[in-house]
Amino acid sequence: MAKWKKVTIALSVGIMMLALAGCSGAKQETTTKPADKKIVLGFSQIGAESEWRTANTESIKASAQAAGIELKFSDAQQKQENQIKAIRSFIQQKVDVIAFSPVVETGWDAVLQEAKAAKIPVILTDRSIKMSSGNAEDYYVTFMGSDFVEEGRRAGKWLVDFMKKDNEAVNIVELQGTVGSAPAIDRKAGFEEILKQHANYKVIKSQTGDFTRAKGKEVMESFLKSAKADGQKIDVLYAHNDDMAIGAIQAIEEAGLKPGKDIIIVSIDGVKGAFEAMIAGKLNATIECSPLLGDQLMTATKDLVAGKTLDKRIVTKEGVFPAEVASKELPNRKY
Ligand code: GZL
Repeated sequence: MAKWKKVTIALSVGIMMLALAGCSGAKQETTTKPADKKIVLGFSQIGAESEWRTANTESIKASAQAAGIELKFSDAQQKQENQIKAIRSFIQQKVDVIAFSPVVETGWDAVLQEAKAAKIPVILTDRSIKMSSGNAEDYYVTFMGSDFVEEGRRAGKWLVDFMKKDNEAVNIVELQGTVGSAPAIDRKAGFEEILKQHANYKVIKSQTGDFTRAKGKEVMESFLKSAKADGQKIDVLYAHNDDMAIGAIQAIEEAGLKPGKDIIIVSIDGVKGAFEAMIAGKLNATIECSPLLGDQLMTATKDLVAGKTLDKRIVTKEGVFPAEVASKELPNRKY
């Protein structure tokens, strides 16, 4: 066979092979990381503001150890500038993956553009972000965490079912989470969505308690004082997390009122302290928001380094726990 024919056939077979590889939906390029080298994950944690956050940190550290992943962990003490500094340091250290729980939704554009330029994939855990320009989804591989709007709806639905008051006024005070944070914005929105269907339910006071017990107590004290001055009755407290509710319970008791009876309380997280307060008859319901994201994060990190494609959104599955199930449920709680 003429030489030119042999070359043509060889070339066409080569082109066909390349085309087939392209059409086979082959995964992204697998990483060149040698099998014996540990994966390095840089994680910027918000702080240690609540029982939820402590449990979240424990979950991430324990799962990294179990997965054999080298974890570079930084605690930002609830300050965005500390998270940005930590992410920049992870970029300089050339970690394999960066993950973080953004303390607030906005202000991440520059540092996420730097991570993208450095070709280091970013995973969002717990809370999401908004970018001032461009599509936020172009700057992170996946966001794993709860649906906070749904948590707010669940709190509203539980309250309306529990109160069984269709006509008389129900005055609600609200302890919001950290200003500008996704859970605070979304839990408020979800709760209000339900209240819109019940005109007799009214949020008469709403202020941030920054997700902490101390601030929750302080703000509840001010709510009680101003309601007394205005001659208003507080029927319900809606707290965006259990820690603020537990702080508020102390303020309610110090004001000579019975939390869980004089003032009905619904909060979010489902930490052990909430179950203990429900068993004591001081809290009426908690909406679960699981902090146990460690295993999911390590699986996602390994899959990323192995070149697998991840779902853009991984939603945590959660429930609603009214006081009547607290005693039975407490032994099962993992956080
Ligand atoms: C929710 C998480 C919130 C918790 C608070 O996923 O971001 O932050 O509800 C925690 O307890 O401080």
